[in-house]
Amino acid sequence: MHDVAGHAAHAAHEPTSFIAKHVFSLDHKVIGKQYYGMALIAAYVGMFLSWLMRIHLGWTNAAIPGLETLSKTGAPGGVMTPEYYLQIMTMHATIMVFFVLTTAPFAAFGNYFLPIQVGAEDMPFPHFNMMSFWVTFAGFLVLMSSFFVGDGPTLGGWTQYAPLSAVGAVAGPGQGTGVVLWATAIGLFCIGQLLGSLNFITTTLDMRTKGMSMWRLPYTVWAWFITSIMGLTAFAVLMPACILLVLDHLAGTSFFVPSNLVFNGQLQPHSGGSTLLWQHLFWFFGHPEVYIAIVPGMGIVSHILTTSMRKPLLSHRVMVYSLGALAVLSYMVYGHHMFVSGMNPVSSVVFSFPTLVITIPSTIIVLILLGSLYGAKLRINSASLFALGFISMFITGGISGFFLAQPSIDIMLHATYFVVGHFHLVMGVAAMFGIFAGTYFWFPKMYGRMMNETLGKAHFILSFIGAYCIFMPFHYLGLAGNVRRYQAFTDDYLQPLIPLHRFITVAAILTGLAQLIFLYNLIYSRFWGKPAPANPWEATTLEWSTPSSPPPFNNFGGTFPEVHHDPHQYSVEGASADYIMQTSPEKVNGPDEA
Ligand code: HEM
Ligand SMILES: [Cu+2]
Repeated sequence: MHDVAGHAAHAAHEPTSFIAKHVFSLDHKVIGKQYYGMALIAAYVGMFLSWLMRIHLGWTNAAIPGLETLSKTGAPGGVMTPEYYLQIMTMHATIMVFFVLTTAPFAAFGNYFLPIQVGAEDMPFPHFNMMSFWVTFAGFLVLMSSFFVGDGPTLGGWTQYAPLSAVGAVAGPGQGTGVVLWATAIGLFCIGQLLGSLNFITTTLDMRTKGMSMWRLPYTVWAWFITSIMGLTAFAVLMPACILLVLDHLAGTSFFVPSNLVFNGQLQPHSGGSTLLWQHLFWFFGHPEVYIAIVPGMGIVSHILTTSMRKPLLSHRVMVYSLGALAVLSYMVYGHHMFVSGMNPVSSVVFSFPTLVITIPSTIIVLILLGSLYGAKLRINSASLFALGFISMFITGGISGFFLAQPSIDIMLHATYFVVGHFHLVMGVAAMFGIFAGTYFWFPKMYGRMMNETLGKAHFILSFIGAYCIFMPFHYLGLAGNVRRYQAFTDDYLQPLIPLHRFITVAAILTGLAQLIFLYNLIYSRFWGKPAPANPWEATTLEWSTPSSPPPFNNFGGTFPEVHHDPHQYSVEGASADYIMQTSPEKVNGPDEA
């Protein structure tokens, strides 16, 4: 397993300068916090952009005070042009999917806690790890720069469908420089996540401490490990796709542009490319990506709920196998995003089948969680509430997936607000709730202080009600024929929907304001929160056995913990307490699967 001599040398390298300690740090804990900080900033930027969109949708052509300073051409007099609406939508989605939902639950918490939970001092490739963050951060800056360059960011959506994305400025504002910056940013992001995934995989396989067999890894480690494997294959496809897109712009190639294409009355000087090629490359990444966003949340939620229920889940192994099945199947279903793309109808059936099969592991995961909750005396706190909220959102959003999985129904619902409602609940809000749950749960370990529970519960209730008020009505809009990615709904048949749009906008703003409670709680508790005891939740996994909170530079103070138990041993008959830490030498007769 680990090489003890090598690690002793590592401990001697504890950095002393501010730069080495906090900026270009090799310590996985600092890198985890850097990822979290970036995701936090990105989340508030993304949320702010969604407000702009919602205000425009509710009150089309109303002037938004101050918007003109962001873009003179995009919002003359504060009124968004249709193109600028799409530019904002694209940035909102790109920021949220890549820089929030992927980084916070996976890269941030994974970096901080995966090495500690396997009993390692750090990851095997700390320089790769540092690079992983800084390359991702560079990607974020490149993406944000597109607001201030040329005629603004691209308007092609987070999917950047060709040929719109590939023909250049002739396709609209931001379709020249904006697309090049977008593809560069996402390409950098992919490199960062590939480096991170390699580290996660090798840490899990090679750096486990004595006694930490694979089956003694907590749910969280399994979830991050499986996510890394998905990441390795998904980002390795998107990165070259982005390079090809940049080449189409800068090098005169036409990978994604077909011959004889007329755009704005101009015949395009390209030949021989395929727009469907982009869709295939994108969704071969894109579908696994939605699971990359959600699987770490499943791990976090399982971890938190076992701790709050004081009993293990019905089956550790079935849970892990189901997460693995999701990962494998997630590649085989990507074509369900292309039911209406003009591919052969036979392919639709071929893709519909695994799409329905993938509901089996998802359903098993939900049933294990609900079955374990049945009859449990749950300790209610902000972390466990958000974990319950995750399950609720996942179920509600998952049900609409069943409908979309039938090609014949999807033809009606595709590109309507029904899809928007589906994926926001199942991926957006659920993943977000996973991040919140993890934050309330691990904050005491990361900062040595407790977060305020009253504020946490208020944050939960407002977010939970708010999320449903925003995203449930989307399904009705979709059924009524409301198309997505339109900037105004002034057609006669959509007029009756305007009040519902306004209701959603108000709900979105109020729910967004509730997030300020969270921000306040984070900052206040960081400096003035109650000092945290060593193991405030009476949890069992290794992060709660480090000598201090936050853990010292080398995590365990130069020694390695020895593991004697399964990760989630609660309420074991005959034990001296209702929980047995993994490091406890106590012998019990309880079930120990390892
Ligand atoms: C882990 C849970 C899931 C996540 C995170 C997720 C996420 C998403 C996202 C982000 C989209 C929209 C992509 C876009 O066009 O921008 C989407 C669409 C879709 N989802 Fe899911 N989904 C999940 C589960 C499911 C399940 C269980 C099913 C089927 C039973 C399903 C079926 C579909 C279908 C068919 C579409 C395409 C709809 C269309 O564009 O017409 N999803 N999903
Ligand atoms: Cu999908």
